[in-house]
Amino acid sequence: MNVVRIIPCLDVKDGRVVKGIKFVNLKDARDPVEAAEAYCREGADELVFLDIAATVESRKTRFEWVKKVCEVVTVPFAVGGGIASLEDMQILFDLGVSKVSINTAAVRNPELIREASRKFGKEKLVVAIDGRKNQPGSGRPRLEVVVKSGSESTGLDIVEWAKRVEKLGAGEILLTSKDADGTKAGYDLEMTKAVAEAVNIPVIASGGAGKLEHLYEAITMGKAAAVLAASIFHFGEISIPEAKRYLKEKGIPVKI
Ligand code: 0VR
Repeated sequence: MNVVRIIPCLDVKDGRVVKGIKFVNLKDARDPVEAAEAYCREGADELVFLDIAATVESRKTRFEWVKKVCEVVTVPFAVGGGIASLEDMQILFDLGVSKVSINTAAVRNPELIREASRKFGKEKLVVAIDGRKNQPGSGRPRLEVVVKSGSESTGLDIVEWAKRVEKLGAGEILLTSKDADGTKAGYDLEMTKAVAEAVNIPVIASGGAGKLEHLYEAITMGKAAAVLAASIFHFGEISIPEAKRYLKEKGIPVKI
């Protein structure tokens, strides 16, 4: 098993780190630059920033705070939210971002995955897939891709979309369960395992982390290559060193 990465996720709106439940009821959490510095100091393996309100005006804000964060981060730093063109990606790479994450734009224009992978290299391209679970008999895929901050159904089966995304050249998949997001009830292990077993690129589990065991389950049962969390880290319930110590004691390779 490769070294498992612990990745704090900073969901940013109007220049502040926020945290909600199932993508809504967003509450203020902390300053992005202060948070980035703290997480790097604590040993985060990577950082993900998600600009969850990527409207035109915030696009300028985003570039300002992305630049500020790039000046302090000491680990690979991925930015997502509203990225919809090779030009957007180029601007972010020029600011010092390590990877870009595309979600809605990839569903709208799958060729963007191929073009970006060819232009920048697959190791710089994350495709984020937000998913929800539908009840049997709903006429929708059990595991369905949702876009636009989870507000829009696509009718796409998550596993089929993940396989297509891999073929198109994605370097890794950031798989977030909208139903689990912010609940601290655990990752969606069925969703994570289904995707991880269908592709050969790393899958980052995201959404639902609430206790140390959840991290372990996502890796062992969910077959995730990395675990992303927001709530448990932002509000200090679990620290990154604590998470790493726990996983190491359970036999999971982590970078201490
Ligand atoms: P926790 O469950 O708190 O660890 O959250 C992990 C993950 O779900 C969030 O960092 C983030 O990916 C949720 N995503 C989105 C969003 C949050 C608000 C609005 C939109 C989105 O589109 O992904």
